[in-house]
Amino acid sequence: MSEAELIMKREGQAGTLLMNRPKALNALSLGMIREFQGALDAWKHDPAVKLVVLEGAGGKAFCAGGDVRAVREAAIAGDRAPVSAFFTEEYAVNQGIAEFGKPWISLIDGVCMGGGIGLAVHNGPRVVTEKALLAMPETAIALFPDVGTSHVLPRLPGQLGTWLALTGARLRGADGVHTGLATHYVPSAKLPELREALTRTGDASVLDQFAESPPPASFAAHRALIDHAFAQGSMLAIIAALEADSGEWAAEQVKTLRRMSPTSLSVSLELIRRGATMTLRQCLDEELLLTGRVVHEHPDFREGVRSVLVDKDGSPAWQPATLEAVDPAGVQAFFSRG
Ligand code: QUE
Repeated sequence: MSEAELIMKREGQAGTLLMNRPKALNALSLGMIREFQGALDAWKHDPAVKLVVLEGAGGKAFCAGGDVRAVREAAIAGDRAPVSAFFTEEYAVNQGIAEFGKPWISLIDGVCMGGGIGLAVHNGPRVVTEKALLAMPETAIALFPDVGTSHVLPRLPGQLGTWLALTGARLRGADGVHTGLATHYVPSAKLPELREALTRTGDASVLDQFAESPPPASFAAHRALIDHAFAQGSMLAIIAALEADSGEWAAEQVKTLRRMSPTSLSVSLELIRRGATMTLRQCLDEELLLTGRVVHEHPDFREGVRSVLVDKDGSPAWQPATLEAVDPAGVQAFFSRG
C-alpha cells in the first residue's frame, strides 16, 4: 500500500496536514493539490476545526515547490491539459487558503520555495526555525514568481520583494521574518511542544509563548542598495545601478542575475510591477495566463528545468542569451489578452 502524499488528520481542535513526498522535498504533485482542495472544502465550515497546522515530512523540507519536472515532460510532449490543470488547481488552492477564514499555521523547518511559499504566505501564522530556507527561485528555471506571490512580493518592505523575485535569494528563517514572508521565529527544538499546544487548545495565540526575537537580518547592510537598485524601471537599469556600487555584494547580485533566464527576468519584473496594484485574484489570473505561454511557447522553461533539476549541469542555454537581446515588445506580449 502506498502512503498518501498529503496526510490529513483531525487532532484535538485542529486539522493537520503533512506533505509527504520527502524524496522530492515534498514538491507539490497534482494529487497533493487535489488533496489540499479536499481539506479546504472539508474544514472551512467545520466548527470542530479551529485551525489548521501544515508541515512537511522527512525533516529536510516544508515544500520545495511544484512538480516542475512533470510539467516539463508534459510541455515536451505538447500536452497542454495536465499543465493547465496543475496551475489552475494549484492557484485555486492558494486563493482558497487566503479565504479559509481560520488560522492556517505553517511550521517551516526546512526548504520552502516557490509553491511552498504559496501554501504559507496567503494566511498565517507562518512559523520559521533556524533550519528554514525560503526562496522564490523561479527565474533560474525560466518560470516567474507565481502562486500569488506577484501580489505578495510588491507589498514587502521597500524593494525586498523585487530583489527576492529576480535573484532567487535564499533566506534563512530569521531573514524570513525580517522580510515579512514569515511571522514568527521559533527554535526547531520547540516545534513539537508548539504543535501539541496548537492542536490541544485550537488557539493560535499560544504562539506568543514560543516565539523568540530573531537574529538580525543578514541583508541589513544592503537594504539601501536593494531599495535603490531594484526600484529601477528595467532589468538593464537594475544591473547598471548594481554595477555603480563598488561593493562585493552588488557584484554577486549582478553575477546571479546574469545566470538567470533573461526573458524570465524581464517578464518577472513586469509581473511584480503590475502586481503592486492588483488584487490576489487578479494576480493569480495573470500568472495563469503567463504559465501557458512560458511553459508551452518559450524554450527557456524546458531548458531551465533540464539544467537545474534533470541534468544538473548549471549551464542553461537561454534564448535569447542576454538581457541586452530581450525585445521589450515581446515581454509585453506575454501579458496581452488580445
Ligand atoms: C526553481 C523552482 C523549483 C526548483 C528549483 C528552482 C521548484 C521545485 C524544485 C524541486 C526541488 C527538489 C525536488 C523537486 C523539485 O526545485 O519549483 O522535485 O526534489 O519544485 O531553481 O521553481
